[in-house]
Order: sequence, then structure tokens, then C-alpha cells
Amino acid sequence: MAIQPVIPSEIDDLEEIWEWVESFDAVLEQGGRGLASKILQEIRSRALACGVQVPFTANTPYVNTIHLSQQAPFDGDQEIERKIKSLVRWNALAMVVRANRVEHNIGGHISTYGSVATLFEIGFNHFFRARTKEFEGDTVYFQGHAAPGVYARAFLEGRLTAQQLENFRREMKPGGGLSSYPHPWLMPEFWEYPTVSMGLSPIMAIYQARFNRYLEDRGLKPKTDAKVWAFLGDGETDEPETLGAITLASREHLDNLIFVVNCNLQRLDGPVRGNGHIIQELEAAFRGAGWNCIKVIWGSDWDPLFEQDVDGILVKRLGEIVDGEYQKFIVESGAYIRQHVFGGDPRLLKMAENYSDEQLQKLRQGGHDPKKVYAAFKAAVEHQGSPTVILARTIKGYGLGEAGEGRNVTHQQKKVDEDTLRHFGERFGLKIEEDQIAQVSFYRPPDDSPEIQYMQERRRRLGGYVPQRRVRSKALPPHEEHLFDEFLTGSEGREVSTTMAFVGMLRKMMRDPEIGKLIVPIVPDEARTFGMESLFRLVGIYSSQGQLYEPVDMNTLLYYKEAKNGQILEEGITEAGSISSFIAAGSAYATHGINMIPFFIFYSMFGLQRIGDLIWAAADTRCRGFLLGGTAGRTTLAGEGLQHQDGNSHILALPVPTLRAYDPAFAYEIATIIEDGIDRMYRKGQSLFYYITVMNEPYAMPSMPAGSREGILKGMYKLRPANHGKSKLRAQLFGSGAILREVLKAQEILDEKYGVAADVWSMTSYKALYTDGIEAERWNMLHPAEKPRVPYVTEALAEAPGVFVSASDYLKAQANMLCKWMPRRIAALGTDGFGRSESRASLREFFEVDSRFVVLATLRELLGEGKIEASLVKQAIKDLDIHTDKPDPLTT
Ligand SMILES: Cc1ncc(C[n+]2csc(CCOP(=O)(O)OP(=O)(O)O)c2C)c(N)n1
Ligand SMILES: [Mg+2]
Repeated sequence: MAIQPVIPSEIDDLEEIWEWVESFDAVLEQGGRGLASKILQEIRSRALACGVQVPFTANTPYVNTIHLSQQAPFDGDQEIERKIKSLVRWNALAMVVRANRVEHNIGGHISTYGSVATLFEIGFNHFFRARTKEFEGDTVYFQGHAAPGVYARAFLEGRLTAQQLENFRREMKPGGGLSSYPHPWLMPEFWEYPTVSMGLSPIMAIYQARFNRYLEDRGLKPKTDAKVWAFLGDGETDEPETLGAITLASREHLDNLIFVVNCNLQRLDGPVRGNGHIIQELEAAFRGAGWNCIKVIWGSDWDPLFEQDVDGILVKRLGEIVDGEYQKFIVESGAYIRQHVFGGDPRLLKMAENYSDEQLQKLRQGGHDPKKVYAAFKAAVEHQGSPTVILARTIKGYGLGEAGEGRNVTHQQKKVDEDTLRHFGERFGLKIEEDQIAQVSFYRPPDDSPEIQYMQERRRRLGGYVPQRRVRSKALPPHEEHLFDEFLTGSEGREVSTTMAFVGMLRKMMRDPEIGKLIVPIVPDEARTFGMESLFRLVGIYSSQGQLYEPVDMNTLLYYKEAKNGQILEEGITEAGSISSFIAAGSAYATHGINMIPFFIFYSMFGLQRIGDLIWAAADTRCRGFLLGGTAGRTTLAGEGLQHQDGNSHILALPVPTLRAYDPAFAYEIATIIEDGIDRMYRKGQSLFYYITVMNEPYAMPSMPAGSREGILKGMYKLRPANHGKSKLRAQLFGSGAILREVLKAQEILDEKYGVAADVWSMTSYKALYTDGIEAERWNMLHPAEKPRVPYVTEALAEAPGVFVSASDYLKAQANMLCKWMPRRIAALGTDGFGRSESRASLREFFEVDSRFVVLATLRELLGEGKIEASLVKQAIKDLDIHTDKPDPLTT
């Protein structure tokens, strides 16, 4: 190959530079690219050592990374693959257009798939390997808005029916429908991972790839070359989660991870970087982070132009054009392109002189050229040592012509006229009858047609269909022993926090011969906060590199032990990363057929509040496992102030349908909940996950009262009945978490000082009670003639005498939402408002949830019932030293 020197034109009069370039060319020709690269690196180091400033750039020129001479030849029948792709395009378009004809504004996207079609199809025909008995398979995160294309392909594969396609976005129709986007919850046998909340799939993919390595390094699955592919939009890279974890991927050398960014230069409203270059920006970010970056910008038609570009002026010119202008070229004529791309320099014009205007207009983008895409994917799967990102230049709304191609409005285009449909058919060479075009009928050639035969054969070779979701794990066998017996008998006066109790259970589980190896403790740099450092030494912190240094605390018992087979995922300060690990572990029962049991423990304030959308995605993924909200309780976490103190998370847990939320006070409650959770999720196969708050206030743990198991799980049980049940003044007090002890104290004060006999209930789960209530109510609405169901809370309190008062470390809304199923009104105490750094006692006074306020609220309720005089309540205010002019915590 004759190598042409490439020198910027402004300095081509510098003789000496020419000589250097010629020497470099000679090295390249004789020693090859490897030697040339080494020499450049050496010279660069030398220059830096001598104080010569070498300008830094993480960018390469605006051309394809894979030089034509290094491009792997296409391995397939390009013509037939083009036909298949056209059929997929047609059916995807038909789905969206038909859905909107039947039901106005049902939605759907055509343009995203229009741009990503070649990227997906090359994957389907050549790369995505299915999960089989022998091979774990690749994991593919599909760009969510391109779902119609994935459905249309599955239709051609014979996996979905025309009826299902017809019911796109209308899942409730007879015959079933298809969910708008990838939702495993709605299509549990099809989609594996939800992707449509932008930015979540990239971070989930990174941690999935890392978790796959973790399983291998721990010997839980064989080492394979399975890949994790994530297809994302270029606009999606604006989301902080998209790029936020990319250094983890390179640090961990995740060469099992491939990102493909569909760079159509547009997002929903308009250009992603109209005045800049999104591809260059992403290249710098990924290369800077240590990724292997492959740009696929130009299609094969450009190759002859680049061949002529001996002095680099075309490459230079292409690098100058901003994305907004590139977008304009899509809607403009060839003459316009000639003028604006090539017009500024006679040498450029000469290069284009053999191209007609029409040819110029049709010059293809790299992401629409199967040969270029194939070569890039092949290079990506063969690359070793780091993750790969493919930046593929595409056109949004490709094929829609004037109805949307490259237009700013294209994202939401879902209705197209007959002309556009005809044009679309012609453009992609579809042999569809005229009336089928007008009606936008679905079209599938017969099974024995070359297209269907070809695509089936390709999929057979790759092990089967993708995507496909199967629960691969076997349920854990029923267990006989009670793993947690020791936690049911109390701490014999020893003061422990529920966090400590939980860590004790975790240790116990990790030692268990059956489930020990399945446990995945996940911490975002908080292990010491939760007293988990003893686990470092016990099971090790996972590190793909082992431990390359002697830890500073080596001579202590609890030293910081990193190990290649370490069990703890110490994620650093990233709740988003940690929950992504949780999702990978919590879905391993399906992905890998292994019942991994993740326990992700975090500051409760930084869970549902901070990463709520990822927790929602975990639910959609049908995740199993336990989330532990540590340092919980607005008044129980003392000294930390309003950003840390959580009185919200139990309210935020309400909307997540598969999340069971508990606010236990005692070790035996936690033990009961976890044991039941493991049983439900891993023995009975229920797709649930758990949120349990644990606190850091130490106190003596009582033993489990007989018969309380059912109540603990259902959300409430009577913990301590009143001493003098015969008293005239009666009350029911409801406490949860650490505040339960304040309620128990109030019970004593009420009894001793005011003659009120109160029963105390432990409220382990307001959410469970609420869910039960609305379920009963719904059933009753639908079954008017049958015996009505009684909500558990109603049943439990049916005979309970006296006034009702609740206190918790969370919002008052928790108790108030149960009000209507209670026989009488309830006075709810809670922690609405901003926390502050203070002692527990001061905080409980400030939020009015300590024992004194429980007493006051009870007396006030009795006054309301006409059972006592106001003077007694006033006296109590004095006795209890309550300041009635104190600030309102809600607004202070
Ligand atoms: C978190 C989140 N915010 C907003 C949206 C709404 N939304 C859907 S698609 C889209 C634009 C996508 O642009 P891009 O990522 O470039 O994908 P393209 O369709 O261009 O391939 C937006 C804003 C979303 N799905 N998720
Ligand atoms: Mg885009």
C-alpha cells in the first residue's frame, strides 16, 4: 500500500517537517503500524521530559477509526440481509402507523428505529448469541424507543403474531399486545432489561458486565466470552448516569462490554450538539476514560473520496462542519452539499467532480452501511483489555423522506401519508402490493422464502432468538432449620442496634452451606458506618485484581482485605452503581440461572429518594433481593442534619408495586422478615424485593412474642397489652422502628400517671397494611353480593378499645392513610419537615414523637372523646414540660 503523507496545508513549506513525515512513512512501510505507534509514544515522552509542550487531545480526526485497509470483510449475504432489514423496517413502521390509526395518539416511535436498524440487524444476523444450555449468551440492552424494530423482527422470526403487532401499545386487547418499550414486567418472556428511562441502561450494562466477571471470579459460573451490549441514543448521553460510571468499566478491563451509541445527532427537540460535534465529544470522554473507541462515521461510498484526500483537506473540512449543519445536509440537495462541503477549496471541488448531485446526496453514513457496522462490531468483540464504544453516525427517521428524515419534528412522527409510505416502499425495494401499502398491512414472506430461511438460519447459528427472557434457576429446596433462631430469643439485656443485628444475620447467612455463597453484600463506602468491617476479613472485598499492596491495617484483625474471590461488592460512593449491581445480582436467577441474593445496604436517605428511578427499574426487571436502608429514621440518626435524616423513604417505597417495605424495631422482626423473604423469592419464586430500614440506636432486643410471626409479616401485631385492661380510659398505641420504644415508654407514663390503660402495637409495615386495605376494598367493589373482605388492620383492631395514637420516624401520612379502615380516627405523630443535626432526644422533642408527645396526643384524643377534662391535658403539658409555643417542625 502506498502511503501518502498527510500534512496540514498551512505548514507544507516547512522542509524539515516534510523530512520527518517522510521518515515516519518509511517506518510505517517497513516496520508496520505497531512500530510506528511505539516510536510516536517514545518521541512524545521524550518531548515531555524535555519540557516541550505537546498539545493534548483525546480526539482523532473526524473519520472512521477502522481504516479501509483494516476493515474485516463482510461475512454474510448483504443483499438478502438488506431485504430482511427492509421488511423489518416496513413492519415496524406499520405497527406504529396502524396503532395510531386505530387509536389516535397511542404513540410510538418510528424515527429512532429508522436510524438504528442497521446496527440492530448486524447484531441479530451476526453477533447476538442467545442463551442456551451450553452457553450463557449475550446480554443486549436495546435502545428503548426502537422497540418496534425488535418486535417487527420477532414477527418475521415467527415469534410474535400479526395480532400482537396490531395491538402494539394496547396490551389489554384480546390476543395480547406489546408493551411500548422493553418492560420485563409486562413481557416477562421477551424483554430481559428495561431501558427506556434514559441513562439507566448504560449504567446497568456496565455493572452487569462487571457482575458477570464477579460470578466468574467467585467460581459461580464458568468463564466465557459472553458480551454485554448496550445500545443507546446520543441524546441519552446527556444523562449523568450514562457517562457517570464509564471509568469503572475501563478500570475493571471489561472487554465483555460494548456500548453502541446511535449518533443520529438528534434528540427529541432538535440537535444534540447543533454547534458542536457529539461524536467527537463522546470520543474524547470515552477515550479519556480508557475505552476502546470505534467511530463509524462514513459509509463505503466515501472511501474513494478519502483515497483522493492525500493532503488531508477533506478530513479537515469534515471536522469543521458542526452537527447542526450536518443535519441540514440530510434535507438538502446534492448541489447544496457540493457547495457547502466541497465549495470552499478548488481541491475539494475536484475530488467531488466525478460525483453527480444525486450521488452526493446519497452518500451514506457509517451507521447505515452494513459493511462498516459489521467490521466495527467484529473489532469490538475481538478487542481485549478494555470496553469498547462504537459511535455510529446515523440519520434519525431514515427512510421517511420529507415526512421526517433528519427533521427536528421526526422523533414524534407517527402518522404518515400514503405518498410517504409508497416512497418508503420504493426506497427499500419492498415488493408489497399497492393496496397493502395504502393499508399499511403487516407483511411476512412465507417460511420457505429466502429471507425467512436466511434469518432463521442465522439465529440458529447464534443459538436461538434474542431477546428472550427465561427463569433459568431452580427454586431453593424447602429448608428445615431455622437459620435465625438465635435472633428470636433476644439479646439478654445487651444493647445492640437493629443494624448490628442485621449484620449478625448477614454473617450467619454467609456461613450457611446452602445459601452462603449466593449472598452478595453491596455497600457504597458505608461498611464501617454499618459495623460491617468484620466482614472484610471474613469474606473479602471483591477485586478483580486481588490485592496488589499490603494494606495499611494488615496487622489488625479486621484488615481491609481485597481478594479476587471476595464476596463483598464495595462500590465506592455510588448509590446508582450499587443499585445497578443489585439489579444484576437480583436478576441473576433469570440471566444466569443462579439464585444470587443481594443485600444492598445504604444510607436510607440516599436510596429511594436518590435512586428511585433505578429502584423502579429493578422492579420492572423483576428483581429479587433485599435493600437495607441503614442509619434510618429522621430522629434516630442523630447529628447529621436534614440531608441525611430520612423520614421519607417509607412513603417513597409505597409506589413500587413489588417492593415490600418494613420498618422493624427488633432483631426478631428482621429475622422473621428476611427468612420469609428468602422463602418467597427463592423457594416460591415470587418476583418481589424488600426494603427494610435498620437503625443505629442501640437497645436491648426482646425475645419474640409467641404468635407474632403472622402479624410481623402482615404489618402489625400486638406487642404489649395494657397492664390494667379494666381501666375506663383506654388507648391503642402504634409504634414502629426506634420510635416503638418511645411508645412503650408512653404506655408506662399513661398507666402510672394518668390511669390510661394502653395496648402497644408494633407496626412493622404501613405499606403492607395499606396494600392489604386497598386490595380488600377493590375486591369488595367487584363482588358486591359476597361477604365483604375485611382489611387486616380492621380485623386486628375490631375489639381494640379506646383512642388511637401512632408515632413513627416517618411522615404522618403513613398512619393517616390507614385511617379509613380503622374503627376510629387516629392521631398520627411523625417527622414531617426538615431534620437538623441534634441529639436523638432533642430531635424527638422537636418532631414531637417522643414518649411525652405520645402521652399528650393520647390525652388529647381522650379529651376529644369526652373521657377527660381539658384541665387534665393542660396539667399534663406542664408535667411533661412541653412548650406549646415551640416551632412547628413542618415549616421550620
Ligand atoms: C429519563 C428520561 N427523560 C426523558 C425521556 C423522554 N425521551 C424519550 S426519547 C427522548 C429523546 C431521545 O434522544 P436520543 O437519545 O438521541 O435517541 P434517538 O431517538 O435520537 O435515537 C426523550 C427526551 C425519557 N425516555 N427518559
Ligand atoms: Mg439521537
